[in-house]
Amino acid sequence: MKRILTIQDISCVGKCSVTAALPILSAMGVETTILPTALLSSHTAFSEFTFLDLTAYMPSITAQWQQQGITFDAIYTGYLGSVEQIAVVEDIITRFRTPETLIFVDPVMGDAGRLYSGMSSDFPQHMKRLCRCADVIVPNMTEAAHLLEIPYIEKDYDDAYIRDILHRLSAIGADMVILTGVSFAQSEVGFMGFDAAREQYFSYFHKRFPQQFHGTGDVFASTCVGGLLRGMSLEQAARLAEDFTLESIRETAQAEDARWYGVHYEAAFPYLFRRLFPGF
Ligand code: PXL
Repeated sequence: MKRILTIQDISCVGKCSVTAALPILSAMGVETTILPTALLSSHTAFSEFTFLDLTAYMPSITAQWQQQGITFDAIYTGYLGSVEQIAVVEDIITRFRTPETLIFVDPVMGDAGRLYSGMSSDFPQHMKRLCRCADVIVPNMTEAAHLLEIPYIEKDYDDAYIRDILHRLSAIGADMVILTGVSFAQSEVGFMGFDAAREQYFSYFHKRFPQQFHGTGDVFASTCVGGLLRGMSLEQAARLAEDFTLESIRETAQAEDARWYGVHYEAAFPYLFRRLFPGF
């Protein structure tokens, strides 16, 4: 069984980060080790939340793992709580990386053109440094704009513009890039990808869902890295991730208690299993 280390926060309420990554990766048959970066009462889209920074504990936890000889097939980073924490995560990657380790960085920073609440304006430049040591990065359009220090454009861009962004994102350091939330027409949204080693671009679009839900980026990233660890190509893994995220959104929209702070991925697991396990 493949083993992954995921480094992101625990938000007690609001399904995102670890509370999305752990169940999804486990369901995909990937043994998942967590390294919590912070403990929040809820994610930061709530009007108020508590925030316990765990940066100081992270080095002693990982030192213990090293002493026990624990290794990982992949390291997947998500929401990080501070600039200082990014340096700690870089150090962890350096210490645990082998030539075979897949480094998957979701540069979680913002959405709809804005950085998430509490993120400092210099955060993107530090996140860019972390992206340098990744094999795969999966920014959304907002995060891509911040990483490249270009204006965020909401619409009316074309295929050539996105290809250029993908190219510039991969020039930061990662061979494989998936850019999410790409939309060439109001009714459609999806992702475009670039595999630099093969010089291949690919894309996948579907009908836009009228509602927006929180935590979908984490569902997408977790499923995508899970697919890669199951031996899928980047394009296959990203398509599966997009489909599973959409299915989770559909389940949420249909639920009587549809919540805005996380999608009901639990109800979409049978769909994921049908895609992953023939005969399920
Ligand atoms: O889903 C991204 C995310 C993860 N973790 C925390 C967040 C957010 C987005 O707002 O606040 C704590």
